[in-house]
Amino acid sequence: ALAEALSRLKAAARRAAAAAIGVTLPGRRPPLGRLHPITRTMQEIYDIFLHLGFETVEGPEVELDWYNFEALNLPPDHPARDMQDTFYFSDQVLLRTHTSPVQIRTMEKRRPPIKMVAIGKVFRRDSDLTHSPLFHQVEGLVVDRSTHMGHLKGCLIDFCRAFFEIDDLPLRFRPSFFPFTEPSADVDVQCQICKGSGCPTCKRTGFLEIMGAGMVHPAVFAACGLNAERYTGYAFGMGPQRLAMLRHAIPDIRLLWTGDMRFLDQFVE
Ligand code: 2U9
Repeated sequence: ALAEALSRLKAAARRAAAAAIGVTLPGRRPPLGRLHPITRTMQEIYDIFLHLGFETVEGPEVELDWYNFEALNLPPDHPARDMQDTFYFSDQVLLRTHTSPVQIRTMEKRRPPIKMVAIGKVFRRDSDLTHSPLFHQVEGLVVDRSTHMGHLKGCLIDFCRAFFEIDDLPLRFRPSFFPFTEPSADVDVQCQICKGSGCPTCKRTGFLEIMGAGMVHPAVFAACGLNAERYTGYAFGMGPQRLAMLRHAIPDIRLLWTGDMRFLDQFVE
């Protein structure tokens, strides 16, 4: 009777223990972290440039006036400075407004040939529906002897077709102005929503602007101590947010900053 009672009690204890730890329940999955869509877009961008033979360079986010403005042909009284107001620590020390100072620092340190992309956070005194005071930039610079506009076009056409994964994607280069390049161009890709026939997204133009570019201004070479008679170069700049929005049809730039999981959960690899 004792043995029988003992085994009955043991079986009951086993059942109770099993119920307490729920051995038949599936385990609880810890939430998985993943890369933010902007981070992923930036990694895809520098992966393409890596294949095109570019190296990636980083630089300080707190910069000197010289590297952020003066050396880029933006003297203290230049009107283009108005569009790049920023956060100043003192007269000469500021949060960089673009990644171009990284290229200046690179040209100062070593001789061409240079083939680099600078990637990182930049800051401007800008805050409204379509502007955030912190945003990201990817900028490229190629300097060599007899580099010309044809190289610039070839490189950006290759990049855009690789990024949007469309082999014959049409591009358009429109004349533009930047203080640090001459000549300068705004670069458009065909609108993929209407395939170029015109729709509200592309304001009926058939094209969407995705970057700026141009041939490096001789004054910029002079500021870096490079002989502009000997060297020529091209440069370009783009915002990965804008590229991510076009690629994934994201309608509102603020979605990228809210940390809303209902939005972010859609970017599972
Ligand atoms: C050096 C010389 C020239 C970089 C360039 C642009 C044109 C441009 C914007 C696109 C969208 C910035 O993210 S954005 O707001 N950039 O349009 N950037 S040419 O030119 C350089 C850079 C460095 C030494």
